[in-house]
Amino acid sequence: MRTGKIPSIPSSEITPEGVYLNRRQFMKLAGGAGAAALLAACGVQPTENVATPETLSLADELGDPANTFEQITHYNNYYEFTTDKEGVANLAEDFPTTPWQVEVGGLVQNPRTYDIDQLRAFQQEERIYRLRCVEAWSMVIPWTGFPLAKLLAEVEPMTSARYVAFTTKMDEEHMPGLKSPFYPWPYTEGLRLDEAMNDLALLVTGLYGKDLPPQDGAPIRLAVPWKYGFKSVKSIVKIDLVEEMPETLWNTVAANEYGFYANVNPDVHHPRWSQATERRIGETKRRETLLFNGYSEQVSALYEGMSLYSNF
Ligand SMILES: Nc1nc2c(c(=O)[nH]1)N[C@H]1C(S)=C(S)[C@@H](COP(=O)(O)O)O[C@H]1N2
Ligand SMILES: [Mo]
Repeated sequence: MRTGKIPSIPSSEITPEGVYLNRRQFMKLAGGAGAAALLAACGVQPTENVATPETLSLADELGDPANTFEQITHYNNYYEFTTDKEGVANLAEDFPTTPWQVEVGGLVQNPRTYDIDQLRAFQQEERIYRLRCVEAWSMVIPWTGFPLAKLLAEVEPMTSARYVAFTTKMDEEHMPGLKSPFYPWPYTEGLRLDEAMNDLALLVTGLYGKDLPPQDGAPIRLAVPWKYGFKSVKSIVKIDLVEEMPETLWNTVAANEYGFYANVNPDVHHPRWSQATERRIGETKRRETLLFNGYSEQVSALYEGMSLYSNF
């Protein structure tokens, strides 16, 4: 398996969306059929995600092309709006993301409330991450953001802090899904402090070099690529350093199905379906799911000596 360093691509190399679509449409007209035939001859299934010249610079470190902006922004899980993945974009369109503040506190030396602009002032990086949903679909997404570790370093966790708890926005006026009585709102999540300090844990402010669209968690969300997607919380308003493992929405709903760790693992199955394979959005043939979603080299040390079966 190829792991190694996550390549970071400067914004300037990310094709702006307008150009991207135009070139894509152009390619379809100019060389689409020829390219498809060529790929078929090489034994490659021509799907939406096949690397074409205009997407070539946007691939993950395993060589798989990024999903399109359209796919990433029109197939979403965001239960505060709706459980209909294709309906989130429309319902979230007018979600107000300014003003926005994130309160960082709990067991820290320097509790602080950040305005969203102060968070955008952290040095931003491009990171192309796989996102593997617990429902067994996945995407490759070019995020913009900064390591959560940099924010935590500023507030200085106390030695008693062992976990990080995330609380997200509850805007009843704009989030119709909050009316659902089946979920213990607000959407909450958590990480162990050493997981949160891992360089892969990213606070995300953008997508494809642009501001994050509301359906993907604007103005700020988390991306924890080695864990199932539900750990990557959207619309964060509060980050607390705590001593005990925090309660989380999905674990509260069904503890036997959604563990606190939720590390991607092809050998630990959901009680109602296998996690051995996944469907990459845009592809027809299923892929093998990788341990820690392909990020073992960066994160396996976090779980040394721990059973991944009982701590699922
Ligand atoms: N606040 C909030 N964050 C959330 C969710 C949600 O319903 N509410 N869904 C999670 C799930 S299940 C997944 S798979 C990812 C999906 O992120 P995406 O829609 O940007 O692909 O967001 C996660 N973050
Ligand atoms: Mo998910």
